Amino acid sequence: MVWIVAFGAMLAALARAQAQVHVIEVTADSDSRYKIAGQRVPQITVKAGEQVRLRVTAHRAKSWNRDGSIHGFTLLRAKDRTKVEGWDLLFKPGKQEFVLTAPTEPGEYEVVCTVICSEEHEGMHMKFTVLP
Ligand SMILES: [Cu+2]
Repeated sequence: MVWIVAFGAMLAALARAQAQVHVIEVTADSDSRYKIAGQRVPQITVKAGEQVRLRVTAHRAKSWNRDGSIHGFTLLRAKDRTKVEGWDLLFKPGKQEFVLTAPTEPGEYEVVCTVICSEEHEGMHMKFTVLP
């Protein structure tokens, strides 16, 4: 009986831990834009150091890299445009998922595409905010 209660508590803790993962769904689209459902201007807000599950749907634009990557997703610190370690992603066509850890330093960041995906490539970026 004690074991059953303990097991139940463990399952509940596990469910809570899973629920705490912040899921973000992004489309990297054929018009060289990031899109997030329900947002006119897409932007991402996370809490410092939290676990993030990034679910991506990528659609090919006019051009892509030799390795088959069609868009990039690189996180830069807004103040000095330096890259955040672990957030330098390349997307293949279709759905893919990344498990990431949010930056520990609160502040303003920017996501930029690193694949020259079309003449609209320069406009492929979005704001990324890390809350304390
Ligand atoms: Cu792109």
